[in-house]
Amino acid sequence: MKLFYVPRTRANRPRWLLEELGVPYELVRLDPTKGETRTDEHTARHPLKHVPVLETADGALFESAAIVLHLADLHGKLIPPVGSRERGLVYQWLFFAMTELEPHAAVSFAEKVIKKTPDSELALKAKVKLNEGAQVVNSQLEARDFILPSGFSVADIVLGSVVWWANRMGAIEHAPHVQRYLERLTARPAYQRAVAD
Ligand SMILES: N[C@@H](CCC(=O)N[C@@H](CS)C(=O)NCC(=O)O)C(=O)O
Repeated sequence: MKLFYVPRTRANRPRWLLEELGVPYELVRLDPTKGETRTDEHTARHPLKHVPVLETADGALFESAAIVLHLADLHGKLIPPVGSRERGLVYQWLFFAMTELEPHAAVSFAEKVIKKTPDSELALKAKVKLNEGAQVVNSQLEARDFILPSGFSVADIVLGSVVWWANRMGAIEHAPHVQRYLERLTARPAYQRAVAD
């Protein structure tokens, strides 16, 4: 199994899960600054020339949240049974992270880091949206350490990564349970291994 990877990107999500699962995999590093995501070979794996891509004997799979769900299913770990209430909650939090939070984190990143306009109207609107979303997560975490009642799961990998990104953009305020959640997640040995290099 190969993971096509660029450090400090959404490709950290499947890498983190693979480290949590403790299964063997080959990390294939691509350097976008050298055009390595734009080759014909990589375009055949991902038509938008992005990472992550997971390649198995069955073919290539893209989209970080889809890869994470599929890997957890393949190994039967860190994901509740299909049809259970908790499985529904996994879908809920993955879609919440990817549709309600991540687009605003991406705007925040574009305005602050790329355009260097942290006080633009777009940046401020994104911050409002991210704070609204963070409060939803904060209230869930008042009574527990992870987003599912049963404990750490793939939902934390995707939700945690997106919330980490929003927090890194300085967009999350007055969310103490979220801050402690991020500390718990980033202290995990598997997370540390996934972001080490
Ligand atoms: N929705 C996709 C987004 C993938 C994406 O935008 N990947 C970026 C890195 S975070 C990328 O491949 N950038 C390299 C490039 O555009 O050359 C996912 O979650 O996998």
